[in-house]
Amino acid sequence: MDPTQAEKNFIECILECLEYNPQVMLALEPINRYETNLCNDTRSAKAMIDKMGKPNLRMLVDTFHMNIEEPNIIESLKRVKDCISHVHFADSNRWAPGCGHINFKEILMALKEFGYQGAISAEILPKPSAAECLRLTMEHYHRLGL
Ligand SMILES: [Mn+2]
Repeated sequence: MDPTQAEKNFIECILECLEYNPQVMLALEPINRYETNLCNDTRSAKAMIDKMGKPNLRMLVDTFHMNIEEPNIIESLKRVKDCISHVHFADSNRWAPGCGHINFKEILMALKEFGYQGAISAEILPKPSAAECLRLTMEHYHRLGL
């Protein structure tokens, strides 16, 4: 689909949802370029959020996508800090935190520094098994002081 038309359709649909119940908050998640061609990074997602101008539209940031798209994850987090409503932790390979090369300690320090109070959830591949990646995630979270 033509990107301009896709954006127009997207805005129309999301605005309808946002206005249907302003008490319900939606979170726009920037997804890397290999999975979609709309809002691939925090800069374009922020522009989209600003364009729609609704207080019940915020941003969900995902470290896996940020690792692919953001020149500097920490600087990007700081730039959109007032928009963030949820955080997905996944390592560079979409495995459990600690199984790739993302520095979660510095990400967590940045989130704490600007007073992020929302949830941090793990969105990871269940490899080698769901139970094992849960164990690895919790072990890493505990090492981070979560
Ligand atoms: Mn995600």
